[in-house]
Amino acid sequence: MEGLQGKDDEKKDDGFYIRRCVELAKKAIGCTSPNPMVGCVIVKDGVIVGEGFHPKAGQPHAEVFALRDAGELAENATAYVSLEPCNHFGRTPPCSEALIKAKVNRVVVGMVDPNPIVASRGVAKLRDAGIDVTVGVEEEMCKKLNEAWIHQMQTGNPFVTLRYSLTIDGGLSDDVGEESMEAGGYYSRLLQQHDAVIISSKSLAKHPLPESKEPKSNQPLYIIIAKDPSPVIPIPKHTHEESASKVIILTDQETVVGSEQGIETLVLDQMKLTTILESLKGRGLCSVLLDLRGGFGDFDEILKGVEGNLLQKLVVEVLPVWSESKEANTTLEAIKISRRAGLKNFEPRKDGKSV
Ligand code: AOF
Ligand code: ZN
Repeated sequence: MEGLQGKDDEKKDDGFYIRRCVELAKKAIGCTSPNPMVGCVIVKDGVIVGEGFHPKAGQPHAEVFALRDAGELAENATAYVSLEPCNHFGRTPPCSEALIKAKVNRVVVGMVDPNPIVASRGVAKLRDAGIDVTVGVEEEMCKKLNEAWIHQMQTGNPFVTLRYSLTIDGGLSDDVGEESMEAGGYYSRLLQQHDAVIISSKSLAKHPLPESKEPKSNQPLYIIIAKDPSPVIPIPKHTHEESASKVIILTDQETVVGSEQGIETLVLDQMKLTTILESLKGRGLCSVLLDLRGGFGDFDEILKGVEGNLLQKLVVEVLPVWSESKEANTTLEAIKISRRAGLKNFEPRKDGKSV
């Protein structure tokens, strides 16, 4: 095919361009759910002539932005995409057709789309049109980028991450590192990356959630566990109305009904994690953070019922302080929970920074 000579030489750089796609995709961290993060790069004669990423569900896909950016230079160019181009009419038209129309002659795909309405049909469509397609470049990195979305697509359940803080001597702590809590800090980013955060009303009373200047679309849904008959529930404050959080109060007592300010209350028979996740079905949640930030007692029942594959990941923040209590039982409890849940995905953090 015309323009394909010299492309063998280009193949040695496939990994580099897919890594660039992942970098671009990450510009929309916390903004794309229930859609995945996707990045796209158009390369012609060894030069990047177009770049794009998917900013938000309902808006055009990464390929559309990159093709727009490349304009006529897309003809006989190579398109790199971190996720297989779609082949369906969803909120937006198929990207496979846009790539064919733009006359690219090679497409490199990071990973196949696990969405059953796409599932390799995008790749097949491109190949049928005579385009040279390479699949599975930097596949692990592309899968990691959308681990929550992929899990939700494949199982129908959200990707649940358990988080807690430990002191240097191994005690369970209800604090979060100061830097970590600041805008752009590790804890703040963790909140931004999740569709929902399950937290105890007791921990909120002690440590209110960080104030946010982010628009509403970047805010997680706060699911507040209220087990007291009349708990004080401090709702996060925000600088302007637009960033007001979405809040659900989860309780096992009819008496706790705080439906002011449009806050939803769900009364459950039992506070097991399975029951909670079941009650949240249909809300398009891909990722849920189970945040053990104080109010540990409230989590006893939730975590007691945890079996095998209900938790996918564990994030532990190690604080540079000693524990106040001499009893390390709580730590053992945390380790037991993590073991029982079979958590392998362990990410230790020290005061908000990677170690
Ligand atoms: C791509 N490029 O940038 C994204 C893709 O409702 P829609 O039209 O936005 O379609 C959503 C589905 O499309 C989503 O579940 C996933 O399978 C795919 N996302 N595909 O080619 C993109 N975001
Ligand atoms: Zn698409």
